[in-house]
Amino acid sequence: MALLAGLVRHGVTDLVLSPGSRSQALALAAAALARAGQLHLHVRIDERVAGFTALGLAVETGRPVAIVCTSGTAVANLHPAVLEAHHSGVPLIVLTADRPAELRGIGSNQTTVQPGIFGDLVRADWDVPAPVGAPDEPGAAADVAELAVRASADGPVHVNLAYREPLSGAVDVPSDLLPERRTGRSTDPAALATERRTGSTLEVIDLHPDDATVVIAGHGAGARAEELAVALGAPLIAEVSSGARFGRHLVVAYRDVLRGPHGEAVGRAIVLGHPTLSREVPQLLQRGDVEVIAVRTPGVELYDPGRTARAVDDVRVIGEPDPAVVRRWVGGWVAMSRAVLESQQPDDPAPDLTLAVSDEAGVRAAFAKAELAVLRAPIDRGMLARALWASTWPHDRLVLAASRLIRVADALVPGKAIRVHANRGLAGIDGTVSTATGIALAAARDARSGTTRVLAGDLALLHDAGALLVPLHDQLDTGLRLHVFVGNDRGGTIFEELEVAATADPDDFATVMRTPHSADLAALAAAGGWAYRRATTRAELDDALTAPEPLLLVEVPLEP
Ligand SMILES: Cc1ncc(C[n+]2csc(CCOP(=O)(O)OP(=O)(O)O)c2C)c(N)n1
Ligand SMILES: [Mg+2]
Repeated sequence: MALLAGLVRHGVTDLVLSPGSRSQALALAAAALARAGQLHLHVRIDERVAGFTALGLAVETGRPVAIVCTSGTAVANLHPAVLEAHHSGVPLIVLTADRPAELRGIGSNQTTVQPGIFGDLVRADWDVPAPVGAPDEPGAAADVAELAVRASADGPVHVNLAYREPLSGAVDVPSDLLPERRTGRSTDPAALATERRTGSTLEVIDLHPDDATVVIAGHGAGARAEELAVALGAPLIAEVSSGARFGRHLVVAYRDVLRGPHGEAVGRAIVLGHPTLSREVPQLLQRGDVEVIAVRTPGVELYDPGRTARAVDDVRVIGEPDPAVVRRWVGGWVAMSRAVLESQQPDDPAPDLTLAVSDEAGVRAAFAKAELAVLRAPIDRGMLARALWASTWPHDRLVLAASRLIRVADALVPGKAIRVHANRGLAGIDGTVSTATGIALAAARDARSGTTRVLAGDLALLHDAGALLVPLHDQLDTGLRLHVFVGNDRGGTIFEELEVAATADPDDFATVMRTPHSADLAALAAAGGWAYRRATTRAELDDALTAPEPLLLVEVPLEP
């Protein structure tokens, strides 16, 4: 209790736990704190799901989230979420229960080597001996809590806790916690990052606007990237989960533009966040004639594919860009991008509504027929990605799985200042629905919150099928609204885009890479108590995008 109360005192608002015997003291203390209104408690049977749910909560709240699990394989099931948190700088406090020293290394049941199990992936770790009932113990536990919160500022930490029999007793919530705990959210991870940076000496580089600079915003770059692009008079390449995909400088079809004369003219690239979605960006950064300036994100490895980047904490822009130069340089990129998009996928022609009320029956009939054709058109990947993007508003959340669809979205969705998340630290297809659940749970606390939507491939969904087992408490008491859109092409078709698809034996390729399946998604949804819809046309998709159900799985069949 002293440890968890300490975490609460230092700003932890959420704890995700998985049940177990050795961890019962922590679990019961968490339950008591939750009952006293001091903590949001979430329970998940599967530790892997628990880990990613915590990751989603931390991403959305901008606060460290605690995870509690028992000893043994349970701990290892947290590893994927700890890895992702390490690579994307997300604060997680992992509390694992263990046997006391005298029961380790003698073949005790459910006992492995837990101290240090996460290696260099955690910012700090502690192996805390079993309590012996000494009077100063609560103080020591509170100290560990404070240290853990502080060390988790830009990534995961691990506190391994030994427990001796009896494993629990009656717990009381400390009286000094009973008044309202500190509230106030810091939902902007970028703001949190700035806070963390203060104190150390910042390395800031001065730059003048020119007509050869481009700003690249990878995952997690934040709105600062857009600001910089405008201040520098530079085109903005902003990946779909960068948090900077908006504004007049945005170049949507950046892949094509980079391959053309505009790309060749680049002399300097400023990189923020972690770009992962194209081959063209790393190619640009590896070019000998491009000066690369990489802006650090605390806790996140620098993105430097050419090993030439100058690392800085921020860029200060000296002077104003010349409007004529901006028109030529940025305008050239933006115009090129628009031309590419129009040639690839003409927008739905805006319907001429005057035709619908024309005096001529023939014209009205033709209008109705054309409208119907649009609504009945089968859905392709581009349409699916664009429809989800168009339906997402600032009060909503969009979570993109590491399936082919995130690349499709990145290649064509227009600028819009909305909250988009994707686990791009390691781009795993695991944990997508769990992460989205954490994001949706945290978002639901805001009375004005909308819907969290997930765009995933079928394998990404199936990988995280356990996440559909959302406990009743989280379904009923939280205002959770989570809609999972699955583009079902019955396998991993992202691999079709790789060279191996052309060189491998087609049957072998299907068996070991595409891995076709015939999973029944309706039955899967039903098993978890989710509503289910199938959308095969634009009309059905539009309908699903405004569906009222709190937990909804939408299957969208796609051509493999
Ligand atoms: C945990 C994990 N295992 C394996 C992979 C490799 N991988 C990348 S994409 C993919 C298939 C994705 O299939 P699906 O979600 O159906 O998307 P699609 O490509 O069909 O759109 C796999 C297995 C990964 N990224 N993460
Ligand atoms: Mg698929």
